[in-house]
Amino acid sequence: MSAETKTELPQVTGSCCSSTGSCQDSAAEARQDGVTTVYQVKGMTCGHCEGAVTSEISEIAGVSSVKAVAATGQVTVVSQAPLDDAAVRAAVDEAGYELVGQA
Ligand SMILES: [Cu+2]
Repeated sequence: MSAETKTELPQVTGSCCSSTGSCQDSAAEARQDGVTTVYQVKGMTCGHCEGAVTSEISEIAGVSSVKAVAATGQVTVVSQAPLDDAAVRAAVDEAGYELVGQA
């Protein structure tokens, strides 16, 4: 038995004091606050499938980015807040595929 506690805190990778050493908040383009969740979807076989899943999931409120890859069956979703699995499942179902779960 191990009493060790593994800390896996998400590291903030953005540094305002990088190459130039100046702390200016002009690097707004790299700012993408949100939650990234990867889902496993069954049944996608081609780019058309990716498009169908992408467009359905994109319609969920709060979703800012969707990237579906048929080859792996993985769909990466960026949203402002954690999504309801049921909503994602419904969207995938609507597209004609099956949500296996979070990858
Ligand atoms: Cu297809």
